[in-house]
Amino acid sequence: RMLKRQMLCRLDIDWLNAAFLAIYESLVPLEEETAKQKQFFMLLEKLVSKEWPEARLYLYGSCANSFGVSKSDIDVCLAIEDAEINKSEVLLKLADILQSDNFQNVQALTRARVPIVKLMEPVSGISCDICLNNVLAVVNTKLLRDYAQIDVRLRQLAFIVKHWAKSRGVNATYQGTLSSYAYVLMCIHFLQQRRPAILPCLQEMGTTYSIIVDDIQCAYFDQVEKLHGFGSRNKETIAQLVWAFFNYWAYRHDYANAVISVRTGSILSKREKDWTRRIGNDRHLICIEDPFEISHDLGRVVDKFSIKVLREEFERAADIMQYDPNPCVTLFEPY
Ligand code: 3AT
Ligand code: MG
Repeated sequence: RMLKRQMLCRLDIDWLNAAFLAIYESLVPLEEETAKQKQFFMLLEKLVSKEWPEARLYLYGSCANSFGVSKSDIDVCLAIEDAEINKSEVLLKLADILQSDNFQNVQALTRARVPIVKLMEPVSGISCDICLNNVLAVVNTKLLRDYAQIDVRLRQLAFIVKHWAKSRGVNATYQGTLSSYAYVLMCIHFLQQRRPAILPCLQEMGTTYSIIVDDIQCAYFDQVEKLHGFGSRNKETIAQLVWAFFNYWAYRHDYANAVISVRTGSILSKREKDWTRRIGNDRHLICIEDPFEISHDLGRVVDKFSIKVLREEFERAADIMQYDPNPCVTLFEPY
């Protein structure tokens, strides 16, 4: 109890909160940058519609979900409804078109797990990945963006957490750590669980938006402008939330049994998800349910080595928030 009192004292200190807000502000992209991305996207749209008049182009990922820090890559999805298309052929064709339009470093990665075309725009230096028919990602992008509009503390917390994860080298799925998408879901779930709650559970509310993608029904309440002020009974500051977030993942989460679920706004058990055994490469050492593809555990990339790294990083962060005289610096020290 004494520790808790100590912690509350230090987190009451305005300077710590101000310092976290300053970091957040420094990560938010400038309007100029966003405008350039839009321009770039419109150019792509023009090129694509010449070749595929029926196709649609969507922005997704951090340039569209409001969790993008300055200088992020942009993720684009080309949606072609025709069921007959050959994915590789389309991507190769697309790479061809872009190449002849003077884009640099155009590469078609047709054999990747998610096949994409990668490119760089020479003037602005914008890098971009274009995938094909990944409409579910476009829909989960909208869900994240809608959550971000309800309470600004989500965006602040997620920026800090993503910045921490990148600085500490725990934001790389190919190394067995978590994707940015997973971290944002962890933040949403965490704010759903605060008392009083800072975020509602949109998928448990009356449906105002519904779409079927790849046989999955995606439905939730998306009139988020009606939810402004939802979390205002909770007065926690960003410094307190950062402390509590890391404390939760360091010392309170039940790694053996619990699954966090944004879809239900609650904790589910591994048993009810049947995520108790290792199947193939899926080990379920940290369980984060995808809000739409509910059989999909975003923690499945984590293995018995990287879970240790991840948990040690959560503990390090929690301890820094508790004891370090200058957490805003130490937290983000390169590993
Ligand atoms: P960065 O700022 O680029 O780190 P991001 O939000 O763009 O963050 P990613 O580039 O990792 O994140 O992923 C781009 C989008 O793809 C985010 C999400 O809409 C979708 N996505 C990523 N991983 C998954 C996944 N495992 N399941 C479903 N959708 C995913
Ligand atoms: Mg991205």
